[in-house]
Amino acid sequence: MPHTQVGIVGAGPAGLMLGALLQEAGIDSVILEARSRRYIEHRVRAGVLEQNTVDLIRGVGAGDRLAREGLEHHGIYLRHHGGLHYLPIYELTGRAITIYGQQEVVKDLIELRLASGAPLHFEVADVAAHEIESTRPVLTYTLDGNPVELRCEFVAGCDGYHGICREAMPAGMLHELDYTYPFAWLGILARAAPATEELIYAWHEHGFALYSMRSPQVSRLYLQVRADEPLERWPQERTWQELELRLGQVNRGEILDRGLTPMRSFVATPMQHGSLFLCGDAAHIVPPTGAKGLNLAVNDARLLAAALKDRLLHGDGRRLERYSDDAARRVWRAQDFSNFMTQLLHDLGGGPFERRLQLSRLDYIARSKAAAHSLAENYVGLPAEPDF
Ligand code: RFL
Ligand code: PHB
Repeated sequence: MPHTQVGIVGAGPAGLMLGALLQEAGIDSVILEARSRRYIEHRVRAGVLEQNTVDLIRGVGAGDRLAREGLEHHGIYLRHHGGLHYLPIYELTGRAITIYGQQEVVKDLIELRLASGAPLHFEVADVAAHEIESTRPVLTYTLDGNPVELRCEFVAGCDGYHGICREAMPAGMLHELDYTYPFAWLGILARAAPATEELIYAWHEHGFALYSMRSPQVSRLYLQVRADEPLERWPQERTWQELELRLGQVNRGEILDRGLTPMRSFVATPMQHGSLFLCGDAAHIVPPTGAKGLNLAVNDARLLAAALKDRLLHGDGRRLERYSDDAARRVWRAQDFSNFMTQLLHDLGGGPFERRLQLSRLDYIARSKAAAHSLAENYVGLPAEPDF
């Protein structure tokens, strides 16, 4: 039976980063991905990388294109009633964020992996995890029509919210907490130069809007919409008009991609059982307002790689035992921050009193250095060590 030290399910940011960090430590792994390479390299998702994430990508040797094409940002705008307030994140924290599409991170990490010759299989079907309570767990799957059994020492479930690994934990083991917001984001990617240098997070009577970007030629824009509204209710002209109303001047262009994102908070703990460890969206989801999902996924991979290194190279299992506790601390900080940003800026449906409170909070952030600093240090990402 083929064998590897760590069987990794999923080639999103969590799985690919974990694979890269293990590879660097001389630990072998096999990555199994259900989708095609083309599909995952073109899936439009996150765009804001914390400094911690950028440092990790550079550290594993996948940072060349990021250094050339990533857009370093030193602040964000908060907008309401036509007025823009600039939050100088770099000035407040000494750290920056980088705008670089998630699919670009995925492309760079795939290229690094394939160049190293380490196994990464696409279009793998029927992945299932067995014997996870033993020290010799097995992954079974179908590759090119052939059934495979892969014996592992550890299994990393990096297979996202809809993956199979979380479900492989025994019933009743997991404690799951969630909250679903009664609205969604309509996101578009457009071939248009952004009309702003920094991201704009906008409060508006009609609801939230966000002006983001991918490059000097491509804009990424989001609108708060009703959770039950189909995409057909948002034809191009209505979408652009609403973006202009909520964000002020917007440059229009050909729409390259469009999608609806439900707004959800979810945490499943413990993120480990026996020989199975969960990383990233497989264990937690945050609403995108705080721009934290990808960064959390990569941080889980960092913690798990360090713990596996201790265990596999030095026989020290202490960090592995507390992996879930260490990872969950940052997950809950990000949950709270993402919830704060969501509650600050969206129409939550609570009426005029609630909306007036939001404006007072925005005013407080604009006037108080302490309030601005708190938002800035969470947004840019708290330092990786000591772990929050
Ligand atoms: P992923 O990226 O979902 O990857 C999981 C991978 O596992 C594969 N898979 C399987 N493979 C084998 N067998 C199976 N049975 C499998 N089931 C699934 C999947 O095909 C996939 O390739 O999870 P990962 O690695 O944990 O990464 C998490 C991030 O993708 C996610 O948190 C972010 O995209 C969230 N997010 C944002 N995060 C940020 O940090 N900053 C942002 O600005 C940001 N903006 C966003 C976002 C997510 C959004 N959407 C669409 C949900 C904006 C949006 C609109
Ligand atoms: C994005 O550019 O896709 C983006 C930026 C900031 C967020 C969420 C998404 O909070």
